[in-house]
Amino acid sequence: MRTPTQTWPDDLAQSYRDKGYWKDETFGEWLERLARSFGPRTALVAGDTRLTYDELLAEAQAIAGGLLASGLNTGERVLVQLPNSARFLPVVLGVLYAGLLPVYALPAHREREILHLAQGSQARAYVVAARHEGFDYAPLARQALADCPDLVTAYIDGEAEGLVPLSRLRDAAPLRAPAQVDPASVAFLQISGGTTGFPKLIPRTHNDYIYSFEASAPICGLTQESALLIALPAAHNFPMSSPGYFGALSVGAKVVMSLSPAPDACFPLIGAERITHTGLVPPLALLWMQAAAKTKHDLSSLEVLGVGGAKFTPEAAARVRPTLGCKLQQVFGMGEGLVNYTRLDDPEEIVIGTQGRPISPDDEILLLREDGTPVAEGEPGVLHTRGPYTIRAYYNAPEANRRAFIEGGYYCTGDIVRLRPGGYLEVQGRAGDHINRAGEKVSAEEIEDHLLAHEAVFDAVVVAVEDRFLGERSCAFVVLEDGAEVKPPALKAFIRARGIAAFKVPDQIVFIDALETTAVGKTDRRKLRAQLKEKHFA
Ligand code: OOB
Repeated sequence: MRTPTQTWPDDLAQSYRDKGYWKDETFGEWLERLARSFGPRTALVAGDTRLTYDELLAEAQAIAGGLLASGLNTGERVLVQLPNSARFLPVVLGVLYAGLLPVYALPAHREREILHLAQGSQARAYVVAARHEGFDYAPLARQALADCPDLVTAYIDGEAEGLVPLSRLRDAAPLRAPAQVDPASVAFLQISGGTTGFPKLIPRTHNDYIYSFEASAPICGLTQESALLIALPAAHNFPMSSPGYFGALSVGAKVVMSLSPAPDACFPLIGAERITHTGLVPPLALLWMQAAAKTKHDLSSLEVLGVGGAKFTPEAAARVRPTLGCKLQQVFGMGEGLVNYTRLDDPEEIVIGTQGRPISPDDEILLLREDGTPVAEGEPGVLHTRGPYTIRAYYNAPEANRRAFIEGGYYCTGDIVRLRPGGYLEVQGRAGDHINRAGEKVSAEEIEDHLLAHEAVFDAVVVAVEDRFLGERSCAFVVLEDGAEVKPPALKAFIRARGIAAFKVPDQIVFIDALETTAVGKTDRRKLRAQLKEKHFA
């Protein structure tokens, strides 16, 4: 079944095949090929679990067999919400092997996001952890089952009333051959950072995604001898494919999962597993650099630190080698596709001062002024892109598609970028209205809507404010109803109780008397955000 989505024009698709980017191989076939090539080598280390490539395939086959025996049909969606545990990769690979589509949720997601993801993807099954970072997922899973008519089963990595233990999937016979699906069809759905009220779903195909991480592996210097530490939440595109665990597995390297990105969890793993590569968002890179000065753990195996998800300042970038003793690789990517890397042999000035250049010679870059005309050489503009692994449309979102894609199928990233000689991109800012909070994208509009739901709130405007540690933090300007009273902690607690990921709760709340609506029309939220930010934080 081909999941409905707009796709690449036939002539381009053909040229991507002719050039060897698209290999017409499915994830299931890819996994079999890995087991054939690297069978007895270590594929995965997570906690006490160590799996070879052969064992990883067997695990995936067991899970795939169980899922299909439960009545799921090829092409149906499975919501996966797991931390970086030993289960994550076997489950995701099992879902893919069965020809089902994983829908990736973050462990931080709560009722709102989970219901939105499950309903938006019409997920039939949900695989969830029992506990992570003190949160009990069982009530969340029971609620999803109650509220989502398409959802028939929730599997829990443990035991809880009303939910099926994940281990039960092993009762069925393993699936011995990967499901036959079209390699040009959608393989999985990922959540977008998004600037609109609710995150959109990003459909990635087998062909485009496998190309993106297989082409990334050599750019990042991964070989069979490498060991990649996954410190960021595994459901994010960055740790998944830039080069990510998929890129590492594609060359026979070892993937090591950490449940936490904190230095005290990761540094011992680096020493014990002789980690050569890892990827971090800028705030974590800062934290690691600070902690490295005092650590007793041996970090000498580290060769490459990838940093991306948000802008890494040149000052911080320059400190990577002196503090961590490894090369820096800047990574500027997006779940929608395009990924740029500085190259490992680039001069220092490029590595520190740019966000890299695209993976593919066929990634097309178009920088436009606000009026839609192309910029002059060297002038900054809004980055638009298309290519062999950049989506042509969001999943079932005609209205969002009209805004996010322009003629010729270019995706409007919303990033303001300057193009340097050699095709290197320098990210200078952003046109869209979201907060890039330590790499997590938070939609201003989504949070404004939650604030407006409080009875004491007359109006609210959420803006991104520069933050020394987070890169950006969220600040909510709130106008209260006449005579109403509420304190910031109570308002934050109200937002949290609405069932959203904790990283979306405003970091700061500023009460103001009125929104200045004289200069701009009341409905122009974007101008209002800019005006308030200018007045309070310039
Ligand atoms: C990654 O993916 P998303 O989808 O969470 O966010 C994409 C957005 C970009 O449009 C840009 O605004 C920002 O995140 N971003 C950066 C950046 N890397 C991402 N801004 C400045 N400098 C960078 N290095 O964040 C993502 C996906 C794959 C690889 C790496 C990051």
